[in-house]
Amino acid sequence: MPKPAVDYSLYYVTGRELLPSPPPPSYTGPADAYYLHHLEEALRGGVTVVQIREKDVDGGEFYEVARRSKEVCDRYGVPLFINDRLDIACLLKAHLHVGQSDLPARLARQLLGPDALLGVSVNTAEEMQIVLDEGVADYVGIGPCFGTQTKKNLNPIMGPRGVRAILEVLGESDVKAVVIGGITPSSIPNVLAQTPAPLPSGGYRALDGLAVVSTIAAAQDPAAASRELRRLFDTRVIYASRHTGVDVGLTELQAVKDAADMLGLLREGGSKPLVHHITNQVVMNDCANLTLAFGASPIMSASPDEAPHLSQLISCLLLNLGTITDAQISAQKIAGEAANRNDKPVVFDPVGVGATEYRKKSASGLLNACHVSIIKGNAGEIGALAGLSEVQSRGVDSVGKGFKDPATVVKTLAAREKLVVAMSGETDYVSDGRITFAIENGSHWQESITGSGCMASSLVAINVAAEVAAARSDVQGPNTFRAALIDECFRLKPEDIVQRAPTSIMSF
Ligand code: 3NM
Ligand code: MG
Repeated sequence: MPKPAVDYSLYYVTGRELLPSPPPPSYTGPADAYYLHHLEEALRGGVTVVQIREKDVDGGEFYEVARRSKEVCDRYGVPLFINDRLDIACLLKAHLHVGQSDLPARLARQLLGPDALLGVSVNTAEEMQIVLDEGVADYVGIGPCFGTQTKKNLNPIMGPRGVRAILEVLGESDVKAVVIGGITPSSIPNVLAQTPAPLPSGGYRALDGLAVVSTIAAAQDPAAASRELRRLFDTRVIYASRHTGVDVGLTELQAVKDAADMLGLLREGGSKPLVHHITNQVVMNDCANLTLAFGASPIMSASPDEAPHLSQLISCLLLNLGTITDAQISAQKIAGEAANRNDKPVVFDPVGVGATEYRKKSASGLLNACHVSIIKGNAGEIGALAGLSEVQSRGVDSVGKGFKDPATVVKTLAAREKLVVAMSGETDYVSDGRITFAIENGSHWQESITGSGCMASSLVAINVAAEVAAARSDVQGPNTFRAALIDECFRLKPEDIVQRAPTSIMSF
């Protein structure tokens, strides 16, 4: 008998101890039937797989709970897994899930027979490889993605990027994958955006579903909770690119034209979009002035307390790793999560990320907490994020001439992180993971003032303005250049971009 095709979209792991207690007033049945009622509501809301997980009960009670749960699941045509207890799974002709410290999957499979489904928890790439080598599992539960109160003796938290590293090992295998640990409506958009792993074939290996305990078990209205989880999963876009232009077919000339159009809109005034910066103390003033000069409105708040409210008002969030502290990183995470929730694009400038372990850890924590739309950095910073040592950073500057093949570096990083990467330097490289181009506007003066990288929020526009500024006869040195740059950003017209930028574009 072939195995049933299972839809893993919403995998509910039960937790009877988490149910609302007492049951809400809307429930009028007997107290001891509340668990089954709650389960049935979750199924009505769209749960596609159930696992019975009972950590503190004896075999007799576990069997009884599982037997009655299975009757409900059978009515909804939803497969039922038993956590750990092979005997109960066999007796009920149910499926089995084992953790790494339970019976080894290959032994469990011997008694379970070939027809039942078998799932295994994995926390590392090595464990994933063993599951593939053994070839007895139908799916893996990858976790914990985030911290959770629900499970004791939790393995190390891996974050969405750790989940992605495991999916990379899973590759094109038929084994399915769900993610578990701290999966909630607020964490899901980021998880779905970051986890798909690029395959050598050019596609992506994505998750087959989301596994939750408390988001459903603790819900007063489990049907509504499940419906919301299903909505978030079912409407996911793999290689999410709403803010990157991929969906509309970005081309290099189009990108320049878009920059010019955007400047045109800003120049027409009126809207003055708010750009929220959480940035370093060195460049804060210049960045605020530059934002104004382009026709937008800067807000330079680093307060974690107002970030969620601000995120409803802003058009864009910029996070900069310079002069970083624990307090600043935690404000950036809160602001980033809120921006994701409110669908506002996030730009990340990983200043000096290659220079110290502290900055590496901070950048990685930030990227695990929110999905950014654009990463802008110099060669040293982009190299550090890409995991390359070809270009070193010293402090916040990159050292040496750059990469042998910069276009491939930015393209690979963009495809892996599923965002736009802009690498600044003598030549700037921009890629969304599919289309990559290089552009050579700019002036040597930009290297002589601090913060020119941090100010390059819009590479094309600022580099064109820098060319105009550098050509002015009153520019004698870094200080006059800095003033002229802000002036020329203020005076820059869309036509200037259209005239100057396309002549220096190279595509790859
Ligand atoms: N297994 P919640 S984490 C049951 O990492 C379980 O294998 C995990 O609970 C693992 O959805 C976890 O409430 C608990 O965060 C998940
Ligand atoms: Mg277990």
